[in-house]
Amino acid sequence: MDFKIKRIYSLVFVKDTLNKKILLGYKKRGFGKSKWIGLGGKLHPDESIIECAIREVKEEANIELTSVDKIGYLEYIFEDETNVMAVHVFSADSYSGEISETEEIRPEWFEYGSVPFDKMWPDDRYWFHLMLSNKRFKGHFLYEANLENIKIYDLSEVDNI
Ligand code: 6OG
Repeated sequence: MDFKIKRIYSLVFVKDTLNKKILLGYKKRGFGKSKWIGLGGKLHPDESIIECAIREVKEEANIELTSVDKIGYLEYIFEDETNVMAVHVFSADSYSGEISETEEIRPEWFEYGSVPFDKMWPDDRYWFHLMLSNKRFKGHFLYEANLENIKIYDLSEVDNI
C-alpha cells in the first residue's frame, strides 16, 4: 500500500513594501541548513496555522507580527519518502520589535531584484514572483531524493487560498 503522511508547516515572508525589500533567514542548522529561506516551521499540536506562523517568526527573528495574510499553499513530495510537507505560505508587512539573529536563523533584508535564488530551495524560483507581487498561489513539487532537482511540479495562481 502506498500512503503518505502529511507534515504541516508555516512559511512566512516579511515584506518592507515601501522599500521593496523582503526578509529572508539564513538557516544555520537543521533541514535546509545553509540556505536562505522564509521564516517558519512545523505546526505544533493545539495551535492554528496562523499561530504557528506568528510563533515561528518570534522564535526565529525576535519580532511580533501584527498582520499576516495567507497567500499560498505548497506541497513537497520527496522521492522514496512517505512524508509530504504541506506548507502554508504567509506574507506580513507589519510587526513590532527589532529583528535580530537567533540560534537557528540569521535574518537579512533583500531587495526584490536581488533575491539569492542560487542559495535557496530550487522551487522558490517558480513562485517567488507571485509572492512578491501579492498574488495567491497553489502548487506541488516532487523533489528527487537528492533534494536538489525537481522532477515534476504544478503551480497555479488562485483567487482564494
Ligand atoms: P523547520 O525545519 O525549520 O521548518 N521548507 C521549504 N521551503 C521551500 N521553499 N522549499 C522547500 O523545499 C522547503 N522545505 C521546507 C518550510 C522548515 C521550513 O522550511 C520550509 C518551513 O518554513 C523542499 O521547522
